[in-house]
Amino acid sequence: MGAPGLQAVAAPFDAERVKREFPILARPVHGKPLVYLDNAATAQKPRAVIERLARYYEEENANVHRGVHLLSERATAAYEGARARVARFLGARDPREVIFVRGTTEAINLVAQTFGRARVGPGDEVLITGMEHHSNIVPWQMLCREKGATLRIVPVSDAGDIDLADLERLLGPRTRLLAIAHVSNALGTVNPVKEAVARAHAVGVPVLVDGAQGAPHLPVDVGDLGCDFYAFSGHKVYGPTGIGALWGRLELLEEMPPWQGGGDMILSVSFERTVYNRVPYKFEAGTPDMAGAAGLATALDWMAGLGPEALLAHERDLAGYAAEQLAAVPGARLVGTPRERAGVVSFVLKDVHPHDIGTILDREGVAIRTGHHCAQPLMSRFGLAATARASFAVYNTRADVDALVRGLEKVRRMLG
Ligand code: 7TS
Repeated sequence: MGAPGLQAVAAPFDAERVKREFPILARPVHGKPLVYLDNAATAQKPRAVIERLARYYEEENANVHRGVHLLSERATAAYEGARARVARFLGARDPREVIFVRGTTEAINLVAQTFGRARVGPGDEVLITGMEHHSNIVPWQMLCREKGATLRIVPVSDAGDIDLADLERLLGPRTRLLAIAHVSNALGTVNPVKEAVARAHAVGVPVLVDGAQGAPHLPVDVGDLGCDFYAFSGHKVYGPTGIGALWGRLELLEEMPPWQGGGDMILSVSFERTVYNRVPYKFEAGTPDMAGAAGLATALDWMAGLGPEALLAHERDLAGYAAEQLAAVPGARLVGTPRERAGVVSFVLKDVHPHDIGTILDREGVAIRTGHHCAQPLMSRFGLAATARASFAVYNTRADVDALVRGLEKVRRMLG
């Protein structure tokens, strides 16, 4: 409680202090301090998450849902506790709506192979946007090929946005699903997902949101977004690799056939007939990544501890500053100037191949990504084979952006 008459003032976000919680960020690269700007590919892990993994293996490890012994109970508690934590992170009503998967890619394939296979038939359509990551393109392409259905694409503007009028026009009587990125990994565009869901639902089309780049940067509330599926990867929200989640509306999950067959997804098996387990276990065949789930829960706690508003404001500031500074580098051109940006800035330098930018920056200790960013159709849309991409996390600072810009000046001196 503040003193009467005084406004409560939030403590300024201290990214340098946050950075000190990440052991890897203190390690030099090529003898230089590391400036890690490849967070859209994977984020680094705070000590809390690393220690949680060790503690799981040192104190709790056993298989889940199987033993009556103490360790199995502990492992199950850690795993199911993590499910409840993920549900809370997503604003889900019920932990049963959370299915643990390896990551976004597996989540989308699960939906394509179960929901998609059951609902999409010859002549039907699946609608995606022109800025999707390959993992929100190829599973639908495979499904459409198998079913004799058609993949339709919402076009992307020169600025890197979609137009809701185009979306509305493409939502036809044969559309069976809309699959859309919350945030583009290649441009940083924040898509108007809530409005897109409203348009799709108005004509009875369910919506899957690829939240791989949304979950790390934006508050997620599946109830507010109104979507039917939301997928994200643990490793991009400061959690371990190999774990992620698919959230699905309970009614849809109940109706969907299982995907992989095996242990844990069954209630009973005979050679004549198998009775499947209830949701979510129906979709979790085999021994899951218990340690990963526990680590993910810790990562989400850790993020929550930073304060979602402070995190959002800090990252907005960084992305805005980076876009401004990069646009001012002579010969540089931003690829994508979307209405709203989160976490990512893509650019090209006149007469310099993006790969050379990445290699020279690496020698300066600055890690960025160069290439097509698993969004080749989007690159073609902009007439490019590749871009250089800087992507941000909570521990990045304006000084990191300055280091990137200094590195680019060196690139220009060497190659420009
Ligand atoms: N969707 C989007 C929007 C992504 O950015 C990524 C990964 C995925 C799906 C797949 O996630 P995964 O965890 O299953 O691999 N994006 C990136 C990237 O931008 N650079 O490396 C991976």
